[in-house]
Amino acid sequence: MHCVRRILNTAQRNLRVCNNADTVYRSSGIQNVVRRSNHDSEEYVSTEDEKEQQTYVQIANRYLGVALDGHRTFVLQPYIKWGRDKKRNTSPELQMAEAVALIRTLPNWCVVGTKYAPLLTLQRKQLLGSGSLNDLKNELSKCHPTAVFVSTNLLKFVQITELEKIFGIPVYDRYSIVIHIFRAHAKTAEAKLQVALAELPYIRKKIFETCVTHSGAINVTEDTKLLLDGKEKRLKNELKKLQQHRRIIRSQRKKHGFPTVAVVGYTNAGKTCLIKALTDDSSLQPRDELFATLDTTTHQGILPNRLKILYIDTIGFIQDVPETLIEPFVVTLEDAIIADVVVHIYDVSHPDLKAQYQHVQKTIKPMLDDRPIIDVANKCDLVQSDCIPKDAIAVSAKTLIGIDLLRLKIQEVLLATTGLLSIRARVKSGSAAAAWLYKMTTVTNAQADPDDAQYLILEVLITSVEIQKFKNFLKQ
Ligand SMILES: Nc1nc2c(ncn2[C@@H]2O[C@H](COP(=O)(O)OP(=O)(O)OP(=O)(O)O)[C@@H](O)[C@H]2O)c(=O)[nH]1
Ligand SMILES: [Mg+2]
Repeated sequence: MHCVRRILNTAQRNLRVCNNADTVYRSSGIQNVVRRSNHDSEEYVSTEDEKEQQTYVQIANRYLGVALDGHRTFVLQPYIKWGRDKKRNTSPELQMAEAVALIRTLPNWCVVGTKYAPLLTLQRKQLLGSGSLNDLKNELSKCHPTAVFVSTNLLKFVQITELEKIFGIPVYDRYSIVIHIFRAHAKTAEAKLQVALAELPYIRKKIFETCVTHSGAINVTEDTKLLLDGKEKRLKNELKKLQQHRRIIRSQRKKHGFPTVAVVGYTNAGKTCLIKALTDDSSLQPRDELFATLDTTTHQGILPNRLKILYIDTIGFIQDVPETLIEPFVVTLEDAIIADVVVHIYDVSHPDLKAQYQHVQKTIKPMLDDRPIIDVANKCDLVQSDCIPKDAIAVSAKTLIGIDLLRLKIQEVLLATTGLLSIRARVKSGSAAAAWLYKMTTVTNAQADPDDAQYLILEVLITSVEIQKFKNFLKQ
């Protein structure tokens, strides 16, 4: 009896909310799920031994360089002139623009000069021929850089040391620059662990290359090897614990029945800005930087049919970096992989749009099976309308053009993928049937029946399985 009264009271309370706000949702747990998804991993405390940590910092500084104080950077953009390795969906100018953007993303770093290097191969010990090296040295002497960034994904250690000997200043490749950006932007324990894991293969490879002697034998000291192996094992274990936690949260999300929409795309495409536009979440801070977002975060939104959903912000993609660099972050993309709907947002105003779009599609497609992707052409405020691909939804996350249309599209795709149906049910006000619907489904609207005020017309989002359960409930 108490129990029935509680159900009825809850139903009546829900109805009052409904009358006031004109809407009631399946559960209030969404706030909890959002809070837990975004903050719990920050509580994790590392267990690394202090002495080991210091030794590792020394090794890492040697092979990755130190970024904190900043650099006046000269950017060298090598590109293959022809043959199998020539890049065909982009241009050296566009690659250079991205290289410059990478440097400007690093705190205290600036670009003081740039140069293109047309090559036949990236394998030469000094990368460039002697004539080009002399030209380059001349240019360096004019702008007094404190570092050279060679914008290719991974230089050999011998290339770095040769070039450093010639220029007399530190030399960085894309892998090390991206690691420094990741280090600067990682906030949560999970992101920090992922960055630490991502830098290990780089350091190992460089040590390995330094230690190959003339006879070809490898001479890595046992201590260093043990230190790196131990660190990798520990990081993997710590990450595994955090990810188990993530899995629990994910299953809670599923249990509560909140549909999820993952927003993926190239770095700086406007993912964070789009979620801010869709949700009005003031905690989100879009920034004109590459890899501003490293942590997967969850944000609550409402669709036009009043269904509450969760948007997931993700790390951006970038071309031309080795897989080992992004491997630790792929797990966070699991959230995107299991989302009900995936939104692929791209910067339609970007000159390198084609290469960026293809890079993201190639990476996400195999993860998604047949799940639908909604293509969103963002920053449409910066281009003419005839530049926007026909099969995309044109939006401006900044000026909010197209945001309502996108919400409708997400709703349409979500209803199709989750099998939710929109039905109307006439139930007695305060009845157990009304309570059942409020508890088990999403009631998107409730109005008194104009013919009989004792009854309510509920608009409900429900699966066919739930309809059957409701029918069985009514028979009891
Ligand atoms: N003009 C214009 N600028 C936009 C639009 N959307 C985003 N931006 C700007 O683009 C920059 C990047 O936006 P973010 O939302 O941080 O991009 P992101 O994809 O989350 O980037 P990462 O997290 O670094 O991968 C910011 O300076 C935004 O203000 C848009 O529709 N129009
Ligand atoms: Mg972002």
